[in-house]
Amino acid sequence: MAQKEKLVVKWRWWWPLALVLTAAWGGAQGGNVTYDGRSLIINGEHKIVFSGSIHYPRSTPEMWPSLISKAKQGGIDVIQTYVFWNLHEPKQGQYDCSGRRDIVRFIKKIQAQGLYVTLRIGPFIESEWTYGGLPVWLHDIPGIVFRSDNEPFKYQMQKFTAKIVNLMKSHNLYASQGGPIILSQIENEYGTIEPAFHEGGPRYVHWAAQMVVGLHTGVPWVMCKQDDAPDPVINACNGMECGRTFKGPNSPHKPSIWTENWTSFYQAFGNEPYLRSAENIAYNVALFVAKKGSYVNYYMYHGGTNFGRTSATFMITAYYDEAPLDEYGLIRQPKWGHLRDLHAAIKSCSKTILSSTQATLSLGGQQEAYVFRESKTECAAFLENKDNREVTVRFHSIPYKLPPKSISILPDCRSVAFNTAKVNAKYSTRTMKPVVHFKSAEQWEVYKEAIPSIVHTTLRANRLLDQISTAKDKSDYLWYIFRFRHSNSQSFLSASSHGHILHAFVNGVLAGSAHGIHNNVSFTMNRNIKLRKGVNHISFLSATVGLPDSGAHLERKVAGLRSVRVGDRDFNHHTWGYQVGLLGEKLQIYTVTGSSKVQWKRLGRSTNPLGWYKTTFDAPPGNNPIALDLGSMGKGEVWVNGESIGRYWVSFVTPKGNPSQRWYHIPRSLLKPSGNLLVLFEEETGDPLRISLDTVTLS
Ligand SMILES: *[C@@H]1O[C@H](CO)[C@@H](O)[C@H](O)[C@H]1NC(C)=O
Ligand SMILES: CC(=O)N[C@H]1CO[C@H](CO)[C@@H](O)[C@@H]1O
Repeated sequence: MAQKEKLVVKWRWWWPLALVLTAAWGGAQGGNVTYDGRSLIINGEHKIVFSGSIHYPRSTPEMWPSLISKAKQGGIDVIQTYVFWNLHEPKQGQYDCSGRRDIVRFIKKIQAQGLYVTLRIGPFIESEWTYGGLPVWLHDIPGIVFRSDNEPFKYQMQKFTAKIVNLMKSHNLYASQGGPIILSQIENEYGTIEPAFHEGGPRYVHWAAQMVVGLHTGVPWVMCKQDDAPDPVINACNGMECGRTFKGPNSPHKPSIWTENWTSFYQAFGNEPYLRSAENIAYNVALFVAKKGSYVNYYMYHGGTNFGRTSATFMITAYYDEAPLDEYGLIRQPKWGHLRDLHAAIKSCSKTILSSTQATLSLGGQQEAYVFRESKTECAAFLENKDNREVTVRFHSIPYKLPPKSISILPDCRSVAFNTAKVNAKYSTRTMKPVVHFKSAEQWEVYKEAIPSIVHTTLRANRLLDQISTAKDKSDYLWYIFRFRHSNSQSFLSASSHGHILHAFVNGVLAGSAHGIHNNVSFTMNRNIKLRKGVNHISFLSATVGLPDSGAHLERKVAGLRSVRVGDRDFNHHTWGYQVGLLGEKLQIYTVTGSSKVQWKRLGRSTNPLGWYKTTFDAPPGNNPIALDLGSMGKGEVWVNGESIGRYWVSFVTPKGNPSQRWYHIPRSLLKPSGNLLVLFEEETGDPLRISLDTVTLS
């Protein structure tokens, strides 16, 4: 039982002290968690809490303690994480909590540093995670309709939710047991799809609320973006501007909770990064607290890496790299420091804020004061300037200069402790420095993935199969193959796809490639092609780039070929042969043992599509994070010592002409001092000689 004594300090005019004391503040754990209309009540005390999302599988266990410690130094009280169902139950009934999946270890690391945890079980989580976190095997359960008042779905959802709750209980991780978990979430932004289920939607919401309350965790539950969350479940806001947009709790007995304050935004391949300034985030958080918000979560505080094939459709491998802690876990300034200063300013007067009544008074056309006054001496104020120009306002007869679009925090209603537009934190620059090169052709070996012919396929159908239900996420790749007789040498190929990428090979030669985009994954490829007189073989390699993660009826989403024509002949109901995955994947040639199962060749001058490339390297000395610069490559996947570090797609450039992502994180913990195996599968063409291994440093 980690019950520590409460720290009660009257620090009205001593807000800089808060910087020193916040660390101690975060130390209280365990005890009862309840809530009222003002805030969560932890151990009998009302609290304003700052929370940061860090997802355990998007980093490594070796990185966790340092991420948590940097969050704590940044004034974060709570680490919020989703629970990733499809990682924990990859096969029905077979659970996995090893390595990056070790959620209990992650929560215990948070507890060890005296922070709290919010556990968002979902179990649908979206989160730019493949299939929104749902296991693909759910798809094959007869009659299933995801996230609805449907018995097969509810049975599986309840089973998994109970499994996680019981796992937490068995390690005493709920605050009611002395552990760090103060809040849990069920479902996720269901309000956005609920209308698709008509009257069945509210029935499902009520069932979910009742089901989790019946699990008796001893801590409250929230539903985010769910205006009608049934009592006692708290409805919470997600978004960028909850200070403006949130309609508020659906009962006067519930606190105002912001479960996702987006610190940036996810990035898809082909899109530019989304930059959100430290000033803008601070402004919105200050406004939310000024309007009596008492729980703010930064989504993400650390985004990390979508390792392997875990990202959702078209998502890049780096996740929220623009967060206060970047993909590598390095402090991103001035964002991290500016938010730390904001947290300290608010905490220096949180007692006053929580114990007083709030009044709003106008200080001008576009200026407001939010004043929390308990007595003559206890007073805190937030002065907001919505205008685009600087103005001077008078508050309690004293003039205050307010920068454009900013909020000043006056913990004692007198002196300005913080202004959201004045950044005192230092700026920093991240530098990628190449330290290992692979410039010599002798360093590389290549293996060309074979284009399968229909005679070698065992799966046949007289129609075009859906890729998601055929490949079952065993691979990104599905070959669609057919043959036909033709009498002249030219023709026209038209292939439509539900998504996401298509490479067409005519008699073993690449005839064309095409792909969709994040906002519209379907596309059509039209090409003039050369044919032979007699039998022709056409093989399509269709690739998904992560499964979809959003929208109603995920179970109905499809991918892969939709229709094929050659000249004026329609081949949709021809005899098609199928091969799920690549031979190199099946033999696991990216592992040390698997790589000996095929004949690798020396790297020639020209590169062909569908090449596997292999080399070894020594770990760069030091402890700086490292990343692979794949700027010279096209699209594919990378493995280091047999572990996939993710998909890359450098050839799909942004509107400004840059790859959405050029550097790919290799966690240090994957490496041995020497002889590390690096394998790439390249779908297109690329120049492996210009790949480098870079260290990542701040200056
Ligand atoms: C998506 O692309 C397809 C094929 O290019 C096109 O037919 C369709 O209208 C597009 N859909 C939307 C919503 O833009
Ligand atoms: C409430 C809040 O601050 N929301 C912010 C979330 O992040 C977006 C940018 O991603 C901002 O525009 C919002 O203001």
